[in-house]
Amino acid sequence: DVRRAVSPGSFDPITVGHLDVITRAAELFDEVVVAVVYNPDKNGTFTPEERVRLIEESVAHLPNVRAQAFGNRLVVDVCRELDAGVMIKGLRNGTDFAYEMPMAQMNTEMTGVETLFVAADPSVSHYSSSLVRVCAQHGADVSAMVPPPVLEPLVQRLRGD
Ligand code: COD
Repeated sequence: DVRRAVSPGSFDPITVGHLDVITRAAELFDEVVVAVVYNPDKNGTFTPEERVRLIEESVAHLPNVRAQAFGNRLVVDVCRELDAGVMIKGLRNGTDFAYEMPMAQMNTEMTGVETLFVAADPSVSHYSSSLVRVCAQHGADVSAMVPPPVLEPLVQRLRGD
């Protein structure tokens, strides 16, 4: 049996914090599918297809990881479609915990799909897509915060291309 996990998020765009969680998931599971889930509460900088391409370029060195866009869906439905029994999430702080805990409980109650939490690496736990976008927009150097393939497209996009 293939042990497959889903790593869901908005990934607008992928940061080195996301990449750390994905890399650690890839060591724990046979296959990891990074699922770009559309979040209606967040304005998009990159289209879901662009986010998938930036993720794929960032995980090119991880042979058991792929990325796919799923639109506005429940993550548990994505897990069932992919025949994955586990979703993996990064926990940065108490805010993440308060947001994630009831979702994890409802998801297990509804479907039996388990949520596995990975404790964020303290060297990257302060990075979020939204803060990286703000810094890049104002011309700050964000090269330490995003995987190399993301840097140029991010700067271009926020300049208004
Ligand atoms: N270090 C470690 N982990 C990180 C870091 C970092 N620096 N940055 C982000 N992460 C983690 C987040 O904690 C999260 O686990 C994941 O990476 C994705 O982060 P984002 O910001 O790209 O994604 P979100 O939070 O906008 O998206 C979360 C989901 C879309 C997965 C969530 O909202 C969701 O499940 N939505 C779908 C609807 C659904 O299924 N609802 C549940 C009903 S019970």
